[in-house]
Amino acid sequence: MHPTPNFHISSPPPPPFTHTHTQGNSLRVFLVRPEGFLSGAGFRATYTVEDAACGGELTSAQGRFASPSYPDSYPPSAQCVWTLGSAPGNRVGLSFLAFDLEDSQGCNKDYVEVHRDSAEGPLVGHFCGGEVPSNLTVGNTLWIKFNSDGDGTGGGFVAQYTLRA
Ligand SMILES: [Ca+2]
Repeated sequence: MHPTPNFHISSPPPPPFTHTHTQGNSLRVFLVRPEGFLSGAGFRATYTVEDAACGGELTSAQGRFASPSYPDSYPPSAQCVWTLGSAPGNRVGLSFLAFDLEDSQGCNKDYVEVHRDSAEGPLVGHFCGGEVPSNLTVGNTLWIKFNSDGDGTGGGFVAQYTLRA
């Protein structure tokens, strides 16, 4: 899906590059020496992993999460799931501070979907467009999915949550 850079015998070394995965964070490096080529001194490379922080289980008393790449536009074909967990009897409060997703009929392209408890739990909201959804205080677990389809993006969203007794 993403083009992988290919470096040929070079001196000076190839420039740094960033490889984006929509899932996982592994990168494989192959050293290929075609037959007939002399071997060289080898290479040394360093890498860092940037956590795109797309989705996760959020259990701290309060926090924020946002669409991938925020404050830049979110990428196409992204899918993130967050669960906001709380102890039984507690309540999850959720408020959107900014919201700008590609609008579509029935919000079937880019959307934020909120369920109680889990993916199979009751639907709390299904949002798209530019209107900031109203604050929610529901249950003790919220399941939230962000989805973007293959084209057209938007500014994204930031949400703030509290888990309270
Ligand atoms: Ca889209």
